[in-house]
Amino acid sequence: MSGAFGSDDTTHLRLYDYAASCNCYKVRLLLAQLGVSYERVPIDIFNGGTLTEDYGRINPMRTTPVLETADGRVPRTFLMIRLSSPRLCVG
Ligand SMILES: N[C@@H](CCC(=O)N[C@@H](CS)C(=O)NCC(=O)O)C(=O)O
Repeated sequence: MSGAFGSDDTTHLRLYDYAASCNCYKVRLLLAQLGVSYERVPIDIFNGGTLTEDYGRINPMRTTPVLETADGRVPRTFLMIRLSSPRLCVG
């Protein structure tokens, strides 16, 4: 996968993820379709997982999912999908 998420470096992909979240599921589907491997970091949104100081530094909006790439962190599901395939997305 070359160029996805704005970088040729796909060796550093980390998904901050809550298993039951539909938004997180969309991103897991996306990554599976792209065939890339990634590190999954479970965040329990109903047990204070987004409320820690550490998570606030990762995503000040305190939502999941967050995709960490070599270029930085993407905190919005639609941006992850758009960045993954700019040629398929318009607008
Ligand atoms: N616009 C964000 C929304 C993300 C979002 O709302 N995530 C929910 C889970 S699906 C969340 O983290 N909620 C945390 C909370 O409500 O404390 C996206 O699409 O990624």
